[in-house]
Formats: sequence, structure tokens, C-alpha cells
Amino acid sequence: MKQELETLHGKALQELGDVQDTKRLGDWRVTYLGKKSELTTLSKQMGQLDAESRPAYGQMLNELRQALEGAFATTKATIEEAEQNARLASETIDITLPGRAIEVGAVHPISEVVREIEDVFLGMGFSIVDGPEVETDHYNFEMLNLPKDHPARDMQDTFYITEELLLRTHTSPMQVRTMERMHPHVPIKVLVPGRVYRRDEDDATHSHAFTQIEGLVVDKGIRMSDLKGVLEAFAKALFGEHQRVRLRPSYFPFTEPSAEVDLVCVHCQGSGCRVCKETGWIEILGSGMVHPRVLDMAGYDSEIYSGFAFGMGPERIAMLKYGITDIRQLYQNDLRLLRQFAGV
Ligand code: 2U9
Repeated sequence: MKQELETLHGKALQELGDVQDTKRLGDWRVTYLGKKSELTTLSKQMGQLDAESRPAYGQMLNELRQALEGAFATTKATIEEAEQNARLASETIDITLPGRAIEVGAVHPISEVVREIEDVFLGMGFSIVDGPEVETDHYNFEMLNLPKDHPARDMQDTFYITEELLLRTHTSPMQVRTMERMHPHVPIKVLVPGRVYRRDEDDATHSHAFTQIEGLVVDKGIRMSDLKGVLEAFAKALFGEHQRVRLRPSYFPFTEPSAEVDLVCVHCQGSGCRVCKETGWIEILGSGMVHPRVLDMAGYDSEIYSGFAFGMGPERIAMLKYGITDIRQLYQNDLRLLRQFAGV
């Protein structure tokens, strides 16, 4: 019997010596230490032995089990270490390789100009409001003194969605909505930036979708000199303290009187050049005193209240500031252009 156990011991150790991986190690354990192993079978058969030889045989079985379990644990540790080393070797990363650079975006020149303009007017106590790009004929035209048969509607070719719904042609409907919301309170001082749409052929200076910033001030006793003072402060903040503005008579249906606002040419400082067509001045704004009919329609009695309004195109200002000659460059998202504004 002792011989039998020694043979089993020898065979088990020899097989264990060939085991190289965890899977086969598990199989080995089942074979030599498992419930159906020879060793377990022999242990179960102990009862058939006579009482005298039982203790010695039992001890031999125990010793064999301990020896096999010890050998198993040692091999297990060796295999696991080898497997771990192999894994570490295959997963080695080269920490000296340079990383992939993160692309840093830039604020788009139009957004940059809009932000700068917003800052200037926030500094003068204006609030910023925005509103829907799909508007009603009522707010986009009727409330701005542009009834259906008004010839000035031709000035703004419109994208209609239905008879009554359209893409706003200016941000002015939002000023009307603001007056309706605020009435009868004063003062109103709002700035309305946003996208607007016109059925224009795109060319170097026109786009069917562009950005507008309009402003509105309503209070008792607002005069044309307030308009000029605010716009001159704006021009100085955006283009430098040396700036001056010049008002020229104009016409808008929603303002009376109306005025175009010119800046001293940012290119030649007024001496005359190609940019200003030798006039020394560049037009950057439209403006005027809010038409009494517009005030009355929105609920502000024009006998008591008055106001001024203005409108400008940030694309045009961005083109002047950055020397961009074709408005379409502002919409093409060409990274060669946009990258130049990183960090501005
Ligand atoms: C209300 C009353 C009056 C807004 C105004 C202009 C003059 C103007 C243009 C400038 C270049 C639009 O972007 S542009 O094409 N705008 O010249 N806009 S006054 O007047 C208003 C608006 C709302 C209730």
C-alpha cells in the first residue's frame, strides 16, 4: 500500500512538473486532490482496513495530501508570477512617446465682436435680451410701422413660412415684445443681438443669414443728443478714444427722424482711402428716434415718452476690425482663418 501511495506521489509530481498554465493546473488539482481523485477514493476505502493498520495508513494518506497540496501551492505561485510577468511585458507602454495635442478652439470673430459690443452696452446699463428667429408678420412688420402695403417692406426681402409666419428680417420684433412686457414701466434700455434672415443673393457684402445687434432706449425726455452721446461712447469703446461719430439724415419706417452713423475711417483715420471711398468716414450704424406710432402701438403714449433705437451688423464691424474683405469668409469655417483668432 505504501508503494502504491509512493507511485501516486511520484506520478502526481511528475505531471505537475509539466503544468505551465493556470487552466492545466486546475485540471491537475481535480485529478489528484478532487472529490473523484485516487487519493480521495483511497481515503474513503480506509474503513475496509483492519483497525491496526488504519492509523498508519491514515497518516500516510494525510502526508501525501499535504505534500500534494504544498506542491500545488508552490506551482500555482510560480505560474501566476510567470503569467503576471508575461502580461506586464506585453502591456508595456512607452511613456516617452509624445501625447496627442489637444486642439484648442477659438472664439469666432463674429462672436468676439458681439461679446465686445455686449460688454460696452452692459457697461452703460443696458440689458441683453434674445428671442425667436421664427416670428410673426405682426411683430416683424406691423408693430414696426410697416403695414402690408407699405413700400418699405420691399427693402427687406423676406423668407415667409406661412402667410403670418416668417424668418425675422431684423431683431426689432424683440424690442416690440420687450416694450409690451415692460409697459408701462420705464426706463427701457435693451440690447438685442441675434441672427436674422433676408432673401438676398450672397455676395462679398451680403448674406441671406447674418447677425444683427439692435438697441432700444425708452424713457421720458429721451432726445437725439442722448442717441448721439451713447453711440459716440460706443464708438470710442470699440475703436479707440480718438473716435468721433457723424450723423447723416436717413429713413427707416420705425424711426423718425432717422440717421446713419459714420465713424472716422479706421483705415486712414480720416485722410481718405479706398476703404472709405476717399470720404474719411465709414458707416457702421443705422439709428433714429423711435417713431411715435411704434411707441403708441406698444403701449407707450408718444406724448409722454420718447426713445431712440439703433442697429448694426457685427459682420461688417468684424470685417473692418480684422481687415476681412468678403463676408462669406466669416461663414466658411476655414480653420486657416479661424485659427488666427485663437487667443484674441
Ligand atoms: C423698435 C423701434 C426702432 C432699429 C433700427 C436701424 C436703425 C438700422 C440696420 C443696420 C445694419 C440693420 O444690420 S443692419 O442691416 N439697422 O439701421 N435699426 S433703427 O429701430 C427700432 C427697432 C425696434 C421697436
